[in-house]
Amino acid sequence: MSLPPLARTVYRAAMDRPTLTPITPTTTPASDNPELSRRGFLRVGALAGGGLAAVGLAACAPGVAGPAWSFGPSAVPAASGSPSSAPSAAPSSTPSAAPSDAHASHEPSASAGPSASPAVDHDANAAAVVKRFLGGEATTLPMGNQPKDFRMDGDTKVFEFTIEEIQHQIDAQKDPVAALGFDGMWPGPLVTVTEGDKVRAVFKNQMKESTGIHFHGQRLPNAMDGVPHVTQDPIPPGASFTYEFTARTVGSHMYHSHHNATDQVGRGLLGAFIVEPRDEAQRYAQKYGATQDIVWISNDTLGGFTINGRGFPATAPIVAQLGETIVIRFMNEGIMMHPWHIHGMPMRIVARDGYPLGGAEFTCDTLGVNPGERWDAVITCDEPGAWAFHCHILPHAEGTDGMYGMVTALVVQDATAAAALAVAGAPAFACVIPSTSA
Ligand SMILES: [Cu+2]
Repeated sequence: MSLPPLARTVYRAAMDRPTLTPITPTTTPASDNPELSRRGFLRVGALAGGGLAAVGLAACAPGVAGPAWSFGPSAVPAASGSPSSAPSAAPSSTPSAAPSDAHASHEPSASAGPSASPAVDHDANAAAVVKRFLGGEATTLPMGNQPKDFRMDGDTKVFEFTIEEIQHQIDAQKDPVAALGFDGMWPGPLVTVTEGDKVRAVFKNQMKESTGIHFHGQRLPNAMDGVPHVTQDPIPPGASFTYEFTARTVGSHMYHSHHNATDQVGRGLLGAFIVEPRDEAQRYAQKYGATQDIVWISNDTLGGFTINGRGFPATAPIVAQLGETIVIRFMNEGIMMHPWHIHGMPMRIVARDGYPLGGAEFTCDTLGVNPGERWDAVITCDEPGAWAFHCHILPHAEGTDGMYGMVTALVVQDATAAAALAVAGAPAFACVIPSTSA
C-alpha cells in the first residue's frame, strides 16, 4: 500500500517512537476550551505542518500548543454530533441507573454535578465531562504503557522491572487509589522485542506481598511460565526472579501477575508484550501501511472500567489524519468481556492472540474481547470528525452524569481543510464546532 507523502513522513516519526509518546502536561485553562453548552462537541482540529500530535483536541484556542497524543485509548466524547439531543429522559428517572455491581463506583465522581438529585441535569453533566476531555485531561496525568528500555548482555536483551505499590488516579478529579504497578506505572511499560530475540526479564518485588509473573501468550520453557507452586516458588517481598526465554510467539501478548491474580492484576500488575515478526514485510507498518500502533489494555476491577488505566474523561483520544491507517491492539486484562464499538468507520480484524487470521480476517464495527484475549484491528481513517469509540455494554460507558469509564474518541483530522483555513488566515489549526441546536 502506498501512502501519501505526509502520511509516510508521519509514519517514520511514529515508528521511531514505537507506540507511546510521553505526554507533556498541558496547562490549558478550562476557560480556553470551546464552549460546549449549545454547540455539541468538537469537530475537527486541523494541523498545519503535519505530525501526529493531536493538536486540535486539547485546546482549540489559537496559539495553545496541543498535547502530543500519539497513543490511544481513552475517552470518547459524547454523542457525536448532537450532544444536546442525547436522550436525557431515560436515565433521569433512575439517577443511579448504572448497575449496582461492584463496579458502579466507576461512574464519575462528584465533579460532574448533583447526580443525587432526581432532577439531575443530564445535559449539563454530560457536557461537563466532555469539556474535561476536550481540555486534555488525559495529558495532566502520568501515562502507563511507556516504552521499556533494555540493555544488551551478549546477545540477550535484558529488561529490569520493579513491582511496586503505587497511588493511581483514574481521572484527575478522583482520589488516588492504592494500586500496583510495574516500574510505578499502570499499565506497565510496553515491551517490544523481535521474533527470535533472547529475552531476560528481571522482576524485583518491592511490594509487601509475594507474586509471580506470567508472559501471557508466549511459548516458553516450562520453568519460565511464572505460575507459583506449579513452575516456581512465589517471589517474596524484596526478592527478584529472572525469566529467560526466546521470543518465538509473534504478535500481541501480555505480562501480568499469576499470583493472587484477581487482586494483583485487577490492581494494575499488567502490561503489553509485543513480538514483532522477524520479517519486516509482516509488520503492520509494512503489511497494512499502519502509521500508529496503539496498545489498548482494558481492565474492570480497581478503579472501574478503564482503558490503559484511565476512565473517561481522562482517557486519551486517538488522533489521526484523514487517510491514515492505524492499528489498535485490544488486550483484555479484566474479568468480563467488553464489546468495543467504533462509530463512523469499521475495523478490519487481522489477528487473534497474536496469530494472523489470514483468510479469516473480517470486518466489523463491534468486537467482543474476552478476558485474556488480544485482537488486532486495522482502521482506515477515511471519515473526518470526532467519532465515539467505546465499550457497548452501556453501564461501562455512559450514565446519568454522561460518559465515563470505557469511552474514548477517534478524531480524524482533515489536513486539507486545515490548509484551506490557513490560507484564509485562520490560526495554524482550528476547531470547527458545529451548531447543533439553539
Ligand atoms: Cu465493557
